Amino acid sequence: MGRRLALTALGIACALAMPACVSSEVASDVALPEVFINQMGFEEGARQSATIRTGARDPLSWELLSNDGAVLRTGQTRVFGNSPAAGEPVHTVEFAPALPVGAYKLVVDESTRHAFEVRSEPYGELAERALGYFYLNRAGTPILASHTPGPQWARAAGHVEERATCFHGKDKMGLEWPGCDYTLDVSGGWYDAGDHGKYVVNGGISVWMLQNAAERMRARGGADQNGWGDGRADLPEAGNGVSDILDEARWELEFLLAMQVPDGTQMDLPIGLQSVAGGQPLQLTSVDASGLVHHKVHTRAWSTLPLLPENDTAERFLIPPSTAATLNMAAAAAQAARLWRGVDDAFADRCLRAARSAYDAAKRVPDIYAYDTFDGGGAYGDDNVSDEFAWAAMELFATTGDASFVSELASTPGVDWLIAMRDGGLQDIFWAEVGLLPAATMVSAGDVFSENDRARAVAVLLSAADRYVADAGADGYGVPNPPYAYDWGSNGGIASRAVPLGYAFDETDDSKYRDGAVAAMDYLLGRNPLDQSYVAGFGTRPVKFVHHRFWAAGADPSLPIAAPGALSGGPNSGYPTSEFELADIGPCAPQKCWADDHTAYSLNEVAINWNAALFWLASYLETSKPADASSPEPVQ
Ligand code: 9MR
Ligand code: 9MR
Repeated sequence: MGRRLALTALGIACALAMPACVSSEVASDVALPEVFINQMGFEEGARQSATIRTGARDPLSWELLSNDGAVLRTGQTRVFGNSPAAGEPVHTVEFAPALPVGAYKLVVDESTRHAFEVRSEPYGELAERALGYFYLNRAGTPILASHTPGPQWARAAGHVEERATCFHGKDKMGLEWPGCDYTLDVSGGWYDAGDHGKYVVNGGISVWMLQNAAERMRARGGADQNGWGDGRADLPEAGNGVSDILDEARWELEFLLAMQVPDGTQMDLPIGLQSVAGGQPLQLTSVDASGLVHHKVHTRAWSTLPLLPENDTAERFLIPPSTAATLNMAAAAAQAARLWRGVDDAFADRCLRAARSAYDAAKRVPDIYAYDTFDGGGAYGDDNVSDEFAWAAMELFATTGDASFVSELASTPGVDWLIAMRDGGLQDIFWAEVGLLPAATMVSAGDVFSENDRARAVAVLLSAADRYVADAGADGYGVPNPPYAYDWGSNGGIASRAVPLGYAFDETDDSKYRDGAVAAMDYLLGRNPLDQSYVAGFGTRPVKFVHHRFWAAGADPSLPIAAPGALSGGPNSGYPTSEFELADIGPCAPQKCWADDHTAYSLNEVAINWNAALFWLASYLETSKPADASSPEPVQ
């Protein structure tokens, strides 16, 4: 980090001293470049824009050179002024009309040079690797070198034939849990992140993201759009006649289904919203827990890093069920049931039965929340599950055609989704906020919904997308994100914003929405004040030393760096957590609260939900075409 800070400081010093300092070879080798562009370059016909770090008050002139030095275009930068999330003044450059396929150099103010490319389909390989992330993080199976991007990412299986019983003994608040008289076979699934916990809440939204990408492709282009029908991905299942996206999602679904509490189980659980803020234990009440879903499975204490999955042999426990986990399983399984219909009817039936029984259980016990009371795993606590109810109900409606799932919900006190839909007051998509997912399902799931309902869902997505477009216009790096929202997993949040943006473009053909999705991708791949590609293996300065127990080169150089396609959690200005973050970064502008350090888990971990959003975004850009290839609308 010391080195990295020094470089940043030099970059700023150069910017202030411009143009004198940047022109020497040494400076351009050592200092961070002052031109920030998606390091993968641009897509032909798409919005193509860059950010220049400079405090110059007047526009700077730029030249665009071909590879052999010929001047192709000249222009003036647009003075943006201070970009709040970066805490620095910038200018922007927009190539309009868009540049054709080729290799270029941008020269700004006769001093700063930046090479980049324009390609016709830049995101295909990225989408493949983003999906490959899930295979590489499968539990319960060996990761075969024949399906990894390099031999260093192959490994032995971890947590094979994983059977777990309920947590028993004392939790962090000293509450004694009795345990249960059953064990479940919870083999398989994906490790959540850098840790080996498996969490149903985060699993549900991740499965939904992958399945929704597949469902949207089916709705728009047939099952085999861009080869995603089957055989495209690097998976043992590729070529089995089933969509690779569905194959991968099923690996997690089988785990989600396995986490369901057996029928006839009475259990002591915390009913109603409680507080453990003062360290006081939860109050438990005996209830019929049949059909609820265990919140997660993990060890009694956090393991240390590095740790290969095969060596992680500490006993793991089923953590008590929660309503949110139950609804996550119901939603993802209901969605799977319609996607697997006609592909594997027995599996579709099994998913639908599980979804219905989980949903019934959630209605019976609608207020069991998860708290941060267990050591050894993330909390994934959410004290408002009205959005999860709406999501599960809508997935069940979409799959069965039975509108009563939603109509009965609208009259349930506390379930505010339909009202929120009217007001457009829905929150951004992340693991605890799923209120926009049912709107996406209504648009992609076919003709179950009336024209009127579908139009309302489109309106909800458009209102979110309009907000994101406005955010992009207010950011000097063009990021579709407000300047204050760089929390834990900010990169996943920015990628998730592509979902409303993508549907908005699908529905309207208005290029500003696709431009917003492109801007999210540009940011993740290097158009940011750290000149950082947050996607491992892609771009000129990709993230390497993520918080991961096997991709732990930062801790042990004999272990691999992050595998290509893995997305770092991203800048976190919210609450630095690890010792590293507190000591080494210090005060920072939101987009700069990040470092490529393996100990910094609140800003440089990887996780299934973030990678699922990256896959959605990359596969969206690949399977949608710019509205007007010849003249993209200039933004800002
Ligand atoms: O490694 C853990 C990481 O996967 C989690 O995201 C993070 C937050 O819950 O916790 C990490 O574990 C740390 C623990 O919380 C505190 N002690 C150090 C642990 C290892 O880095
Ligand atoms: O993504 C989660 C983030 O929104 C929370 O603020 C954070 C702290 O609770 O936990 C994150 O999720 C971590 C989980 O708890 C444990 N596995 C790693 C996840 C990613 O860091």
